[in-house]
Amino acid sequence: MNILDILYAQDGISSAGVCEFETLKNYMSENAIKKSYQFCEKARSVYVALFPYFNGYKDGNLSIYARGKDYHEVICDILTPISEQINRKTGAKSVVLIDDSPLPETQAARLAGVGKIGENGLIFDEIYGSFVFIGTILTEVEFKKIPAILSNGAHIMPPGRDSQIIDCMHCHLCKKHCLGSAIGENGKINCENCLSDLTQSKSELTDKQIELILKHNLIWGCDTCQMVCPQNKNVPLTKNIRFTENIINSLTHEDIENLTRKQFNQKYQSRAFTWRGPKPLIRNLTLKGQNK
Ligand code: B12
Repeated sequence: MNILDILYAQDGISSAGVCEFETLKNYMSENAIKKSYQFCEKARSVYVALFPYFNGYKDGNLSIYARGKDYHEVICDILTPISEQINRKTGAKSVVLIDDSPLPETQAARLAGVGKIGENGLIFDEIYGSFVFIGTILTEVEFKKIPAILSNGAHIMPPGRDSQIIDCMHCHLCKKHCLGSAIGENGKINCENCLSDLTQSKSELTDKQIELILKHNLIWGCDTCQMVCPQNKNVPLTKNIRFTENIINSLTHEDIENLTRKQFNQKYQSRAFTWRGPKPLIRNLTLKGQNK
């Protein structure tokens, strides 16, 4: 069974590859390694797939990644049957892990050869730029180094373990335009100044952080370091209708203010902005005076 061919054939996946868990461990804390072994006792390989989500530059106050259906659900629906197929056919245990995962997913994607990491710390797909989510299958299947299959059809051998981490045009536009100057060396993000983190955070904000939030128009997430990147110019829209249909570009006070947490969850189920509840969204709307 060639798992990469199966992954690549799925609607919604642009690129697929596999990296060795042993190598990925070099980028993980002891705790993250321990958690991974709890998911998959004899973890050996990590299958990595990229999922394009760009749905256009439309006005709105939600980050592009959160406008369509919740990516956790979308990716899980695609990867779970494949993970089950691996379990059935090989007898080796496999688990689907997305985002809320002990695996450092951008490093896994880089080591699997499916994309390159830019200075903003994000993985870039050959065609869809950085507007791709990463989904993984952690498995006990023995690791064999094989070429990744990229969105442009190329079969590329993954980089060696000592290859450079950041591999982009180094124009520094992402760093220059980041309002919080949150992008450091090797794509490391300083969350205290990152607008993506601040808008999604429930914790109390300092005056400086409030000032930062007022500098951009989003109430959930941040797209600046992706928008200004020349590698993201003219990226095509995703073909995945779950990221293009029924999209919500903006939320207003009226949409959410009188909802209990339960009502909010029901009204906006399967959305990536729902998990923290309405409070951070209401706080951000209020701060920005986007009251009505
Ligand atoms: C926490 C988190 C955030 C935090 C912190 C981001 C960060 N980069 O640290 C916040 C809320 C800010 C955030 C924001 C965003 N996120 Co986020 N996030 C994550 C999450 C859950 C964990 C990332 C993480 O572990 N960070 C903390 C530490 C461990 O990472 P680090 O400091 O960069 O450390 C690495 C480097 O230092 C590197 N390294 C570099 N040099 C060296 C040298 C040595 C010797 C070693 C050992 C390691 C090393 O290795 C470390 C491990 O990767 C991942 C999913 C996952 N499980 O990976 C998604 C993920 C990275 N996010 C994602 C997205 C889409 C976003 C946003 C675009 C959302 C938005 N529009 O607002 C922004 C982008 C901001 C940005 N430029 O990163 C996607 C990225 C997809 C892609 N194309 O790359 C991911 C992969 C989720 C997914 N499944 O698709 N995110």
